[in-house]
Amino acid sequence: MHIEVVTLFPEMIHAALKPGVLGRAVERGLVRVGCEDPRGHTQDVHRTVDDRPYGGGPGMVLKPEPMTAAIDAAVARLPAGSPRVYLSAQGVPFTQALAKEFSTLPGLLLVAGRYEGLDERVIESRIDREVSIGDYVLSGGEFAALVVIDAVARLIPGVLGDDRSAVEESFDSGLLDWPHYTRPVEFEGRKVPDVLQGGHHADIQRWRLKQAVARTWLRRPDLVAKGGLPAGAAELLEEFLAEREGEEHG
Ligand code: 4F9
Repeated sequence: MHIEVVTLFPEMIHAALKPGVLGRAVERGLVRVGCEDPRGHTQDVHRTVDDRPYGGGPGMVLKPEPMTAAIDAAVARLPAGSPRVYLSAQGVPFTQALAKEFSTLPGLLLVAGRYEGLDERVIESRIDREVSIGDYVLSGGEFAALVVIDAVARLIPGVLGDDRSAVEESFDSGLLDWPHYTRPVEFEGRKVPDVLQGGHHADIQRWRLKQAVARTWLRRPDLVAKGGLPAGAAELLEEFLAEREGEEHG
């Protein structure tokens, strides 16, 4: 997969792609990431990329000319039809489903803004989807672009070890993950749950699903409402809630 990032800080992108799983994926040629800096597409001596907003107010807006020139240069390197994505807090939520969709594509353009963001006309003429990684404001779109790159790259066949790629992932079920433990069996007075120490696979799976459902219900009721619960999960939630009720009155 070929990803291009339009950014005023290419070094942020390149630095983040060196270590770990992502760095290895780039080294092995499974993912190719290029950057295009709008500052290289300025014409004035000061290499100006921003200007004051029409209508007044604080903050600066990215000038359309260098941004569109940078976008066009990056798009020219990508396979035809690669989606052009702008990272902004005004975008639609980035989800595991969207990561999966992107991971099947040969190419992807990510545009990272700074300041108050892009001139709306650039969004209209050059952007296919405006995407947000969460309800907070960043100082620029670079970290958001990196979040997208990470979530997408690890879904590309070969990027993760075969053992991990086959594993059912947390959000595939629409639930949060269950708790994990490793040795020692007791740490700072806290024991690994007994069920995980016995080798009874069915009991372990049942315990894990119950934990996942309980956590999701407690921490992310929006996920329970949206997806409904997977097969067998509703009963486990009832069981969990009944035990909880028992603890309160016991
Ligand atoms: C981008 C916030 C994506 C959330 C870009 C300031 C952003 C963002 N998701 N905030 N520039």
